[in-house]
Amino acid sequence: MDKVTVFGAGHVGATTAFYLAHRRDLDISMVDIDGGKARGLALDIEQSLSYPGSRSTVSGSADAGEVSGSDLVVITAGTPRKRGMSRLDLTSVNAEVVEPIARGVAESAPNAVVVVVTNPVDEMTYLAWSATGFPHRRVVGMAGVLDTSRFMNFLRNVTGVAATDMEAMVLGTHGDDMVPLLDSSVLGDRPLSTALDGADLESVVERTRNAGAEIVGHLKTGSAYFAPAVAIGLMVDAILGDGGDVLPVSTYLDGEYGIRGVFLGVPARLDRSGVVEVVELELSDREIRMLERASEGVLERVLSIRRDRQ
Ligand code: LAC
Repeated sequence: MDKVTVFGAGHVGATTAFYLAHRRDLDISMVDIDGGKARGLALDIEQSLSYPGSRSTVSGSADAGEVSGSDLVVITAGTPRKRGMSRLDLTSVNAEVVEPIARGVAESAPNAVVVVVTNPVDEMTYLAWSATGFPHRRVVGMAGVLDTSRFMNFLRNVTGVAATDMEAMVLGTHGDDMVPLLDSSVLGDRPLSTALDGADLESVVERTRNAGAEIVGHLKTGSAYFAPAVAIGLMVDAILGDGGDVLPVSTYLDGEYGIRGVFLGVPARLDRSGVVEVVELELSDREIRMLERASEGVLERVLSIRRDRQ
């Protein structure tokens, strides 16, 4: 059975462990600085598996060494947003959490693929990659699948078209520079930009961009976890299923889309080795321009994090 370690037994980590344990047969280890919480939630999750018949095992611990032998690692640990905070406000506090975890993964699970979820995700993916010393392909960030899921949901609310009849994607950063593809996405059999009127489309894009903050606004002290867990599950399926699925993920660009040296949300083919290739869609000029702008923002922030942490 494949082994997956989830760092963080908060809402995102625990919901992810629950979803994964039911979805595939896995040895799941949850690690949290609060070992009792990780252990308690692990017991609860494992006890939910008997009737559905999952053969997964779930354990919880405060010991980061539990990651040993993992095929895949999901990093959700860190502080979530509170009302009024942007994801970027979390940079320095979450860098302190993600870097040591990533170093430990490199030591104890040197062959694992790492999925980074902690925000701000594009920047944390870069930090995790640099702390592991892994090849780029083995460290990916989760954002595009979640943002696309939200985008399709809002499109469904406005048009009544089922998500299964859409081909939509959200690229760019998991933040203000999110790039919902309007020219290259298809609703039914029409490009999105002609299927909806301008004002409707604009409001769907705005709502997608603010979807995380909208939820934080209601919850007040935490952020979303059900849709993030399902998005992580899709990435885990793609990686461990080894089928070469293409998903929007934050991955290192080395000249693809004319961008180099940053982790940014683009479509990528995934298998057990991580990212096999970045898939270069034929984007419109305005989509390319938006991606470039997004990459400039991430690059600037990564350089400033690196300066701060030297
Ligand atoms: C959100 C957090 C997970 O978008 O970034 O809900």
